[in-house]
Amino acid sequence: MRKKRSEPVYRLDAERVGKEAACELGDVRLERRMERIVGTMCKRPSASLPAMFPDESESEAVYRFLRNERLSLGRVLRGHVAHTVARAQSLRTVVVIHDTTEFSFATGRERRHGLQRHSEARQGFFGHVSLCVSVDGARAPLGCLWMQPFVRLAHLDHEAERQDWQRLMGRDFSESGRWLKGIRHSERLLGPKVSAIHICDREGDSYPLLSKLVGDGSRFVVRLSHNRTLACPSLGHLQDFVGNQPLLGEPRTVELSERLHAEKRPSSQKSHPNRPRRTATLSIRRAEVTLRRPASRKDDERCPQTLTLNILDVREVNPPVGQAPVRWTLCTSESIDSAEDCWRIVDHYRTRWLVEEFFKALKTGCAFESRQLDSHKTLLIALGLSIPVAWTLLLMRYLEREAPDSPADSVLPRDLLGFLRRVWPRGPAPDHPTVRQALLAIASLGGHFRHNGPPGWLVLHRGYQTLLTMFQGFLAASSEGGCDQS
Ligand SMILES: [Mn+2]
Repeated sequence: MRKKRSEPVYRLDAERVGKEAACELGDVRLERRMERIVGTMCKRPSASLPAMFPDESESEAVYRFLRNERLSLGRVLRGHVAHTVARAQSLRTVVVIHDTTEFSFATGRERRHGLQRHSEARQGFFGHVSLCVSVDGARAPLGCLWMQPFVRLAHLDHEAERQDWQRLMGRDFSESGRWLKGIRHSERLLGPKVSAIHICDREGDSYPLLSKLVGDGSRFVVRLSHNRTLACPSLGHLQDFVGNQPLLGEPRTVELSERLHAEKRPSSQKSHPNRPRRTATLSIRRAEVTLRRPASRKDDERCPQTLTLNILDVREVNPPVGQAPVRWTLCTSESIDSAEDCWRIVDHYRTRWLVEEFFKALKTGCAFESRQLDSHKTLLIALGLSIPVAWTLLLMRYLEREAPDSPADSVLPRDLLGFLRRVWPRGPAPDHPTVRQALLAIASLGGHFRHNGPPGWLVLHRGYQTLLTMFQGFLAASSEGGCDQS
């Protein structure tokens, strides 16, 4: 991915996150409560709820909020989603990454209500997310458009739990239908002025899904997992046919993101092995192909008999010893006429690292899987509160990695940056710090040592927390003493 400068889509402003997230609840008292909760979570996202809210009456109010029968995940997310849509609408084109993760909680002494059995010791549910990312210039996370929680009803123990989830998921919900549902829902939210390119990994490879996307004129990049049959039998199968095409131009070097703790998702772990961050040299082949409807769908009237798609075959040249080489077969609605077009599609697909980071930000950064809440209902409200917080963690990580040379005052509130320059660790602060300089300074407030390499987002966030606490103390002291804050 080439690094381009662009206007920032958002500032790292903890105060604003709570305000934005709470703004659409439709009840002033609940909105005020939610703003406080999210604002507090932003400052200490991985702390336990009792540590975050040590005041007894306040912590009771938080638990009342989590147990409020009038609230739902969808309602709690409304404000964040509305602001995500507004950010997307300020751009012409966005990428929407769709992916599923498993949320898993320790069963402990007592089974928690409404969670499906993952194993003897773990219970949980799945979450299917649609994450919106900019493509004009930078590729910055804009926020979450949709989070569909789901379970496999057969893995629930009680009829009452099954009925609860059936209501929650909707009668028409099917696990395989979640991809299309997320895509349709995102398109409805974004409206006609935003052009969305939908990204799915191999789990999204399904003939009915692809034919619906093509039929409706949706834009997409989906990684294929099946070596599908071509309509013309003499051409053989898809992967052999595309693999026999000539290379397109010179290979290019790209940065591959790290992939750790392979996710326990509906698919097997084998398809997502761990991978350290590394550079890879990729080559591309391209072809337009016409697929034949799979034999298993031969009586399915909803599926067209043939389907024409653009295909890219992306392969790693000379992978390091012991590492699985990259090989992606991508199918797309986008033009593959020029090499530039093709590399742009590869870059769209590579934005998928953001959704993996988003899941990590939720699970580790916001400690969502450690929340000691007793039912799926309270956990889902807690998930809705954690999503805007996880998004700010993701944004910080993104800025450090992808927009290091932008001026820091484009992402940090001015007064906060002014204060950071006063407490700048190791020597005098630069007059106009870049994003990387500012984030490194913040990371060292969080205990990061430069010789340990680039800061991870936990240390970054610990530093950000420290900075906010120091800044609040400074503001309080200045207002008491009446001294100049500038
Ligand atoms: Mn996936």
